Amino acid sequence: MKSLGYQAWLAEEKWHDTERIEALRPLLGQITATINSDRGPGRTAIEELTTAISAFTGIRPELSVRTGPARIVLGSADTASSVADKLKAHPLSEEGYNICSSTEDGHPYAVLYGGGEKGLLYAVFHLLRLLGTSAELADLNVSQSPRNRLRMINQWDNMDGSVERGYSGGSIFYRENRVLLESGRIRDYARLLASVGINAISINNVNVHREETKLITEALLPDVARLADVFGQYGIRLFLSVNYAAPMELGDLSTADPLDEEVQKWWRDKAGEIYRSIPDFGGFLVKADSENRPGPFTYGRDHADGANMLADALAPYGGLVLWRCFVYDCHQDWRDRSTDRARAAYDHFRPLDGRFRDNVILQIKNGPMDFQVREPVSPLFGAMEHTNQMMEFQIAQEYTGQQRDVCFLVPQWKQALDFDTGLKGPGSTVKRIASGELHPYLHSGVTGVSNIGDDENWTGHHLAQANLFGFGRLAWDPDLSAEEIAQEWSRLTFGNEGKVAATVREILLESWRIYESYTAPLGVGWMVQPHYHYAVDVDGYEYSKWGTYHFADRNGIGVDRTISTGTGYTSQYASANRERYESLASCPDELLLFFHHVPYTHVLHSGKTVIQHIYDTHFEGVERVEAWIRRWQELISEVDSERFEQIAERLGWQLNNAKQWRDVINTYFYRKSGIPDAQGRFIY
Ligand code: GCW
Repeated sequence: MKSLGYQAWLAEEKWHDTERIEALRPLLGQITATINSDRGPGRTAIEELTTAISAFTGIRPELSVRTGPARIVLGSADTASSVADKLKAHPLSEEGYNICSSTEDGHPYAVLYGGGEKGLLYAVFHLLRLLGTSAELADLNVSQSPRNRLRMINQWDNMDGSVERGYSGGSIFYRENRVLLESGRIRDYARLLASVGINAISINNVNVHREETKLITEALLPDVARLADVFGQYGIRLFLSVNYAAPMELGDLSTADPLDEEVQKWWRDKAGEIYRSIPDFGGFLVKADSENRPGPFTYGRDHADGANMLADALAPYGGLVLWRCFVYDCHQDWRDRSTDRARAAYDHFRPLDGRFRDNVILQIKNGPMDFQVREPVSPLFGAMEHTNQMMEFQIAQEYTGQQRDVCFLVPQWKQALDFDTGLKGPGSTVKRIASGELHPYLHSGVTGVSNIGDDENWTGHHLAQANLFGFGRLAWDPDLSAEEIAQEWSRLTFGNEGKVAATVREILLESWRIYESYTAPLGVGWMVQPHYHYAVDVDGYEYSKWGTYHFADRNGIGVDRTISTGTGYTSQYASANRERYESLASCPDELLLFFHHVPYTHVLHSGKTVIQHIYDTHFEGVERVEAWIRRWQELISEVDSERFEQIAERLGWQLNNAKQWRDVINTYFYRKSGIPDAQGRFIY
């Protein structure tokens, strides 16, 4: 039996409630399915359903499978099939589904219709969520289709078995430069991802080093093809990150210039070779000219030249190029106040609008800097009407507690998705841009940097599983609330009885604000230990080359990004947001120091001074973690010991971390400003 941590939200435990089992027996005991192929998501759908029914109830459903459009009927075959024929499904996209249930002549039935076999698989996982949360199954009338076309995961896994920014052990994909095919773990991961609607994955780090460069060679393509097949059974298309200099590193070319004919031919041949091995290969994810990775700049070409060359090679096969916009000067002189890293993506890419091929998608990080606990939304998002785009989130908690501290990121992502860019008038929200609703993008969606590794429970901290789950649910439907997602995950993971799920849900929903409260204040970011990015180090990045400064001195703190006196970054937003951020009077408190440099005595909308806000939030952050620890201890007899102990241990780590942040930040700003805490609390 797999551990509870491993099972994650797809718990396989038998229900205690025998009455419920008996009540559902007529429905769950009989399954009639029609699918079109022997292998693939339709077949997987049937297996997932029958396995889960047996695990939950001990019932082994009587199963009959025939050829036909993607459909599963539960319940008495006679009643159900006559009813199913009468029921007309709403028109469905390939990934969409309907679920209807009712009773006829006292016989309960449920019908799952998929627009295609992927839709049927999603319908099954929907039904399993209902079963797992003890939801009512009578009279269902569900109609779902995903809002985002691409719902993707990016692995930052290296072939030596390490994971860049991985906080839950090593890679489940690779070890010692080999692909790990023998373990069932990759399949179990595909299952977790499909269960929340993920339909694409890139399986190696965007920093493509020597060994990973070889993933597109004859030697490794057969392994990649087998991985593609594992994911394909769950409706997930496989992508690879590629090295822009591959023609030089793998071939014998002396250049990787995108306008060079030999280079173009090299990539065309390579694409042909890849698609012969993997006919449904998704395409390439590319980090070029970013943090010392090679790219078109070396040859005096721009990013459209660079991306289009790869796009042309993949186009005959329907492949996509996901081109990252995380391009900035990582060799900045900290004395140089005119360069602003936040401006970089927009400055580089916006002028190229309209020049990218139809099968290129720009992949834009949610904020203009780099996955900080608080950032404004990237002004590039939606600002290129004629260029496909998708938003990149980081599920891995690099700057948000590294899966030692609890930080449920769904509220943060929701804030980004709900952000009104104003680019096409009010209501031009990020989620409508990502879904392709606002601009007629051919391709668009959201992607997330994975937070899993080979730790038994996938994510290190058990509660960090909620971020992976939440990312998928939100990618499917950005209108779900953080509360709904937290509730669903908590109940699927910790059961429906008792107060565990409720406590977990509350902790999750409070956690982002709490993490923010004891770390870098008011949107300024970056006060972390360089490279490592967990513990506090206020000046760790202050005199470095990375373009990440807070400019604190004895008088004040913050980065002036205004048009009138600063770097002009605010000009990248459409008017309403530009004005809101530009003016000190209207800039939201939580982003104040991102946009403005102010004295410590500046009074926030909250009525507090900046310095008092810093002191208060840092004291409060620690107190709130202490309160969590007390609440968690109350659950000792209600949670299995494995998960209880691990979470208790990590809450203890979190408390130490919060105290260290509190004391370093408060002391630093007390010494800089000389202004004491109005409440006279102890500051070192
Ligand atoms: O956040 C930074 C990380 C790097 C990462 C980079 C990126 C993969 O610290 O580790 O490299 O972003 O997104 O490319």
